[in-house]
Amino acid sequence: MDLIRKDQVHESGAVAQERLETIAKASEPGPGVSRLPFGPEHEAALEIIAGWMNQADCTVTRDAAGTLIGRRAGPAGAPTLLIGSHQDSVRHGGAFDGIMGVALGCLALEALGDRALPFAVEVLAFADEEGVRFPTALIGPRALAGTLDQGVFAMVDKAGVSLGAALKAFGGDPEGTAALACDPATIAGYLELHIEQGPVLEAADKPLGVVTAISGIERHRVTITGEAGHAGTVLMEMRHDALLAASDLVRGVHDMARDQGIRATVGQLDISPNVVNAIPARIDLTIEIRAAEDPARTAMGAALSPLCAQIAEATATQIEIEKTYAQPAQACDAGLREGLAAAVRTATGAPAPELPSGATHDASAMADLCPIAMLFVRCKGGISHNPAEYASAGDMGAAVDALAAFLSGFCSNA
Ligand code: HGY
Ligand code: MN
Ligand code: MN
Repeated sequence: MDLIRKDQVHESGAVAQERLETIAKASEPGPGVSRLPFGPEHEAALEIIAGWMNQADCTVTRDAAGTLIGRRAGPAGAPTLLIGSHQDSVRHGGAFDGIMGVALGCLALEALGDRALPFAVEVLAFADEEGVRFPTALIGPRALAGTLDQGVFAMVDKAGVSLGAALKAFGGDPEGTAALACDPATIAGYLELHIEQGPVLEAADKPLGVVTAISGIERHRVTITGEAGHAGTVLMEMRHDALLAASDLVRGVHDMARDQGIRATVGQLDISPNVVNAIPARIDLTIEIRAAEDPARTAMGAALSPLCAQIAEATATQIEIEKTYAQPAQACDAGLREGLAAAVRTATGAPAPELPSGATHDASAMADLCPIAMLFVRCKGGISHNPAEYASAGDMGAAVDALAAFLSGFCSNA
């Protein structure tokens, strides 16, 4: 019996496209999607996702960390297979990053119909993976994995609102997150479907790819203090120009990462007083380092302080640097990878390429709880964190088909 009638592949893909277009409107105004955690946009999104979960015959609950959970019960005492991703986006991001994984998870359960699985399944919509609003992220998966540092609830957003206060106002319970830690023996694994956010699958002309490992990441906050001065009167050799120091640091970070074959980005930079006729007195910037191997990442992280000291001396400024975030690289589980690869062959009639993930994901944190695996969906032009981000209905339909094939492989009447 065809697991998924061929028209359903298109149907699932088309439904996914429609659902993602609808939920993309749960956003702050402006280009693309801007849906940060624990605000009205997040609330509106959970309303919509709850509808998807209901249509997949799941009971819907929300946990203390603000994660929306759609559960399809399994036999008494059976473990639970977790499928999920994040509901939040970057500012002016795309309509697929994160949320597509939640939509496709629900559609795969829908496609399975009432076929009995030997385990329970939970589809998870995590609140905050991007870490855009607060200088931390992944509180949902970290709570489930028992690795959440309760200190993060004191961190504040640009408006001075603490993560704890925002979560409470959203109906969550910061203190209650400590009790969310799962017993690993009760979890069969965690699967995340995600847009590739890179060019590899498009270049290979493949709709789906199986992820081998997820890069590690660390972030540093840098404050450069110079001296404001009149742009017309202070001689060049007498300046303490914070922006000059920053420009040396940006170039130094770029060259260090390029030479080591890893990735580093100065993504945020605030300048003060930021006026046309005053020498910049202060720069606040962030440095983010990513690598598939942790030693390469930590070696570059350790090299930043000496680099800052050298630049501070050369530009007569002060530079302070503080590491604010780190998560290790995570390998995907070999057994789950094989299962996904077989399911992709069943669904598409062709093998799926294997590839590492330069982006990090909720799966990065879930790896501390259980075996993880990810299925990538082709990304048009490799463009992501950008309103132009796009995955086709056909490719999303193939992903639903593959996930449903993966699940149905466990059904007794497979
Ligand atoms: O930054 C990342 O890799 C993810 O999109 N948050
Ligand atoms: Mn992202
Ligand atoms: Mn993502």
